[in-house]
Amino acid sequence: MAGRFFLAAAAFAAAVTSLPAPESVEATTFEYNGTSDDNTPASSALAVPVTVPVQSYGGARASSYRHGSAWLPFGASMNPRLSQEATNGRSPLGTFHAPKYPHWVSGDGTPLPQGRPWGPRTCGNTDPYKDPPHTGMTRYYDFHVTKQIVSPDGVNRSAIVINGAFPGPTIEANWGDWIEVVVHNDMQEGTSLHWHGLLQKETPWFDGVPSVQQCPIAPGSTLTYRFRADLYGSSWYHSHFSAQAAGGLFGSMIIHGPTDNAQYDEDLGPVLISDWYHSDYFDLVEQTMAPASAGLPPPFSNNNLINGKMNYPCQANDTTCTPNAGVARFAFETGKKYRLRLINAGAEALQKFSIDNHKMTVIAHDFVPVNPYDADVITLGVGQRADIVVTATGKSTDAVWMRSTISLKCSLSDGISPEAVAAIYYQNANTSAIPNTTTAVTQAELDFCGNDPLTKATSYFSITPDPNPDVTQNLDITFQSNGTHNLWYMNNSTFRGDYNDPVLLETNLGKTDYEPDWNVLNFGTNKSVRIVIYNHFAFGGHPMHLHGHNMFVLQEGYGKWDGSVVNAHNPQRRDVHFMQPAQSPTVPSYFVLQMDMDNPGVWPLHCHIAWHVSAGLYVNILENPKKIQQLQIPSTMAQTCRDWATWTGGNVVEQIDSGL
Ligand SMILES: [Cu+2]
Repeated sequence: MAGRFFLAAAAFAAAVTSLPAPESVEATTFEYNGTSDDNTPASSALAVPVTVPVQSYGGARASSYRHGSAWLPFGASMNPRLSQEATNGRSPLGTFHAPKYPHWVSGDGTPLPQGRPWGPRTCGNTDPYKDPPHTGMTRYYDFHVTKQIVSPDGVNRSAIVINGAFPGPTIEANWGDWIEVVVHNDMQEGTSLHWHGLLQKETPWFDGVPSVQQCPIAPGSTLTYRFRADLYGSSWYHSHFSAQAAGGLFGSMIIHGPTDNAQYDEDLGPVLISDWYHSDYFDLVEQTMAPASAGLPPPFSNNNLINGKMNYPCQANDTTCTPNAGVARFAFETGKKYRLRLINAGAEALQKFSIDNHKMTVIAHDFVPVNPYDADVITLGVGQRADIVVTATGKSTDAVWMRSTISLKCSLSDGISPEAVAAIYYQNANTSAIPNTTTAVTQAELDFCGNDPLTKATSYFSITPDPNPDVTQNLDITFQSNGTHNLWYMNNSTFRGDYNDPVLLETNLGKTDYEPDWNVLNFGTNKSVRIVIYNHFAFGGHPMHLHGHNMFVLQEGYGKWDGSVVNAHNPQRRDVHFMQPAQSPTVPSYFVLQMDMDNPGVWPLHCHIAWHVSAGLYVNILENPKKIQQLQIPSTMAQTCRDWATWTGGNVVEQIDSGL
């Protein structure tokens, strides 16, 4: 929907009604009392799309740069103008020195059962939700979170970094290890880190969402997270405090596990893909949360990065912008098979990833190994991952482009530089030469606002969900006015959290007086829950993320779900599904998820677009509150709240959004 945004329709009736607060937690059945069968939004008033000018590819200075690649000035080589320190601080990602990864972390001196840390478990023989290994090992990390000037694309800006690195350090562990991360908040605002995709079955208080499982970590304070690497594959961690992740506060997470569904020679590690903004995240949240009367568009991304790097077509005489800052570079050897861990770590954009002249084989979606399938382009919504294997079929002197393109049809880019590139050099290539390959990705592929068809990938370990779940709940996503602001609603309630009063800690104390705008859906002791989500918004999709679970994705489509299920005996599982835009204001899109309620806790179900969750597109799934009352929550969680209360006693917290 590039070029469009929504003016505050003063015509929006204040037709927004509140969700009834959930009742007691003594339930054996579903207690949530919101809209159930009706999939029409509360307000029939529709936003009016307004066209705003989007700049042309390359912007005003496009003619000064080589087109269609990396914004290299004419005559320049691929040798970067800026040092890695200047672009990315202490991160080695995107350089030839970036680490490659072994099949597991070794060297602990401990004997490995059957030669592997996870013993005889394979992708094919082990239900990861029931039988994760216990290795007895802990991987320790110490994170200092600060702000620092970096120039990932040559444009100087203050970003949020960890230990001086953007992107933050890569966490590495074996399946079944514990991961312990000491997080020091060295900023002048709260923070918290979420470990995307992990189940947190043993430690539901360490999921890292402020107002939900914890209070924010106060400035000057420290919180030590300790949790099991309970799934394996590729993921990332990121701040869940407002839109700090859009300011750079994220890094990748590699959890080694069995690979019997795929063969490869080398693991090149994370390929983080992120839309990028030249403004501070707080300014972008202010723009998002401005009153409708201000008539501001939502934020448009300014660039697109691979492993935190890209060039930018700088304006003449702009001393804060350096052309040819340097793009990410990878090394291939003819004939070898490489594993790449693609991660959409952005704020808003739907990404379309490809490698010129190379086929890709997808081996995992999120933390779920799949039966391998070939792809020319890979679609990733925010938060989604795809592990791929690429065979180096080129000649020894080849240099090719890797690309990730922001879909302009489905995302908000200012149009200047929506395509990130990285260079892949074969073993005898000249590494200062500019690749001259072209892409085979079609405009139709770029314009499609959805994931691969559900028929395409099946999970390698087959699980059949309960065909008759205890509860089926409808959720309607609408974009409406509350009278002054345009906000996102789920079943007519927009979310806003209370940093001082996390839902999990309240529930643990037996309190159930949740505020209506905490959007708590209490599913009691139900064993399996099906949720049908309808998106009534015709101008954009939503990467919907569920915490604490992999969800079964049963079906997607337009209109009203007819009850059909794709691959009913083994439907797709993952932790983010990109739901498509509505077909029209009167024909919603839908997707159907199902979850096994095997993890007592409070689990966010939300859109992963930073601006959407800031504006309330979020619900809390309350799972087995009785068991939550029995949890022995470590005292550090209460201490974190006391530290936050002390800090906020003397400082004003500018919570201008939902908090998340
Ligand atoms: Cu969204």
